[in-house]
Amino acid sequence: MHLDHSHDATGAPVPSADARRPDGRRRALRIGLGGPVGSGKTATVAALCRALREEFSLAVVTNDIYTREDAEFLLREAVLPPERIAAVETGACPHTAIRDDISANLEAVEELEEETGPLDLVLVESGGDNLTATFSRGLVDAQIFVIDVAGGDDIPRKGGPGVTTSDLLVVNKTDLAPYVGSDLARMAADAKAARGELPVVLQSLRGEGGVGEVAAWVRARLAAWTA
Ligand SMILES: Nc1nc2c(ncn2[C@@H]2O[C@H](COP(=O)(O)OP(=O)(O)O)[C@@H](O)[C@H]2O)c(=O)[nH]1
Ligand SMILES: [Mg+2]
Repeated sequence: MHLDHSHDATGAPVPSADARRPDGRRRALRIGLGGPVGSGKTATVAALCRALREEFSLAVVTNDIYTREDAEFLLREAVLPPERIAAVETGACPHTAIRDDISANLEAVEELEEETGPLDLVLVESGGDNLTATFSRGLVDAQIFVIDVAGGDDIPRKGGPGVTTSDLLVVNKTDLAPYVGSDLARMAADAKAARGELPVVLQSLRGEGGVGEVAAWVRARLAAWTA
């Protein structure tokens, strides 16, 4: 297991030591979004950009295996100005680019900071992967793991580092639960059992609350980062 985030007593991630840029300014908080293909990572990134872009200076890095599909979606949706969206093509296994050889992602983050900065927040979306993919702490300061109710309501019970130790677990697409026969109460209970004090949000981007709870969590991380 490569996840080595540490948490304080409230379950909040403790920022890594290299929080300053070489020029002494505080660099942007970096939050990774991982999880299986189709769970709603890009949709969550888009919704977060819409929710937070008036308050903070934001940028996004997407990771796709062979294309720039996710970045193009965010560009089409105009969630941020184009110069604030960068795409990394990972080639082989998407988890390698966020965990083992993070150089292309680090370069993308640093380039965004140099060209559009100062930035408060950079969101890094991983290419869709299985339940074992996690981000290196050298790349992100906190990570959100996104699963969805249509992927099976036994996923929180199956565990894996994303489910058990990510800083925030999002169970997305709760609007689909009745159609796929997923038991939301059971998913919430299993997630709690697997994660102890670490937070879990059940959300539907099609529903009323939308990305609100996740945006509030990001705001709290940003407040801690700049404190
Ligand atoms: N019904 C429903 N569909 C969603 C929700 N969130 C995302 N989707 C859809 O699920 C599909 C996959 O989402 P995407 O963000 O591309 O997944 P990713 O592969 O994890 O980035 C898209 O068609 C989204 O519109 C949700 O909360 N409810
Ligand atoms: Mg995506």
